[in-house]
Amino acid sequence: NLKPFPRDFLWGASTSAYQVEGAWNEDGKGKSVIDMMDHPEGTAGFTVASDHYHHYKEDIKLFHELGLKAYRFSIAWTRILPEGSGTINEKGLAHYERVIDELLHYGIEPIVTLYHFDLPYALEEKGGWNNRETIDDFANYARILFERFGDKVTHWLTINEQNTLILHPGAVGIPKGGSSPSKKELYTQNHHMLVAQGKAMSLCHELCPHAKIGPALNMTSMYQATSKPADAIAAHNWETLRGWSFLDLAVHGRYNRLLWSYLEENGWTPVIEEGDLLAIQQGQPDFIAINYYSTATIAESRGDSSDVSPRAGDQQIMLGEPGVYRPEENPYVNKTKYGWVIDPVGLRLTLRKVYERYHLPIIITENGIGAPDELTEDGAIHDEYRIDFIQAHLEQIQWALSDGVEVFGYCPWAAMDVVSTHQGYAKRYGFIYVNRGEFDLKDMSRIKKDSFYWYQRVITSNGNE
Ligand code: BGP
Repeated sequence: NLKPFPRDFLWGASTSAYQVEGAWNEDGKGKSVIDMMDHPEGTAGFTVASDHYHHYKEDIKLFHELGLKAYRFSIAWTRILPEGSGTINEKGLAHYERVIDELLHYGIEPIVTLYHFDLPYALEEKGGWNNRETIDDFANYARILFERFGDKVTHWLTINEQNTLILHPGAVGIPKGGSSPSKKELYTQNHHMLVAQGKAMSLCHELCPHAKIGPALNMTSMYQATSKPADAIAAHNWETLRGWSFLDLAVHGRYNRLLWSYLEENGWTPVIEEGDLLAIQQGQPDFIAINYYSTATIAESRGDSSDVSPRAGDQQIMLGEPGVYRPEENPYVNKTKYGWVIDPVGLRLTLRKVYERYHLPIIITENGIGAPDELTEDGAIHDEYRIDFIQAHLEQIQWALSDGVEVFGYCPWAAMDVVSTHQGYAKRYGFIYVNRGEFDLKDMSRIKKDSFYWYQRVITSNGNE
């Protein structure tokens, strides 16, 4: 029997600062690595985005009309500390204070990500996450936010998709002229981020005793391509290296054996200084946030470059690693227009696995379908594919709840249209349409999509729509 959603289930929706705010150089904001990135040709950049920075009141009013109980967004580090450390920009803090107050005014719970891909460029110039000093810079930044907003924000997320940052560094954040970091550097960055995250979680508990904090990784399940034992091992290895090893560190503060031997065999082990593991262990998450989009199907590596191919429709993310795994097609699932596998059952499976491994409450902080939504002549957006996608995933969340998994919230991507990481405005995710083109800003008006009215009914009926 399907269990109903808990009464206090956090029905939400998500965005991130650089993808929605615009105002990239206003009110004292410093430059982030994103501001310094090269954009794929023909796609909108992030300078104006959805101009949420200026439209936040109107947008939050719409979120209220949608019925959101929670809004997950990120704070731009560079608005608070333009140079990443040092002088605080009061205008930046004041902006987020207004946003948080506006949300609270409507009874919408703010779920705040400390850092969503937009590392301050000033820190990047000093080595970014390769530089150990970034650990304390992050902790200092987190402290500023906890001290200022600690009595208003009850759910914090540390680092968005640390595994994407490490496994696909080209996906976000390599500034113009920069080169792709080596694996050795990436696993050093990973280690530093974990120590930084541990310190931020401890600080949160010390400074905001009523708040909860957790990591937000991109989690999924790997299917083996055939019943060949070598495919099963490859799928298990890749699921561990891609997901579990990050969460095992965040939750238990230890490098799992598979990750450590993988690093040792390749000569990629990071330098672990005294106190690092303690800092990671002391920062205990209160819950786990997961971003879930699709599953992958994995076969044994052929040991050469034929293992590597770009994720469908997205040249920035290469999948496959010689000696580790090779991606295969899954004939049993459909795909989005952008080639992403649609697999709601995979969400149930992933929720079960995460819960069984850590026994911590789970919130889904991203899940959604990117599509080139069309504004019709009568001013509507008929995005029935989005309704179908989310409905199917909600049903699987209900199955996971019935399996006994503690899921306490769902924040699909995205509350409103945002700039996609690589496909600009051609690929939209929101419940609210933002009337702008790739380069033609039009009137930036907000238009409710069909999925808006549908999600509104879902929330009012607590998932019984
Ligand atoms: C996640 C990121 C988001 C968002 C989403 C959709 O990995 O956390 O920032 O962009 O993916 O991806 P895309 O915009 O590439 O379609």
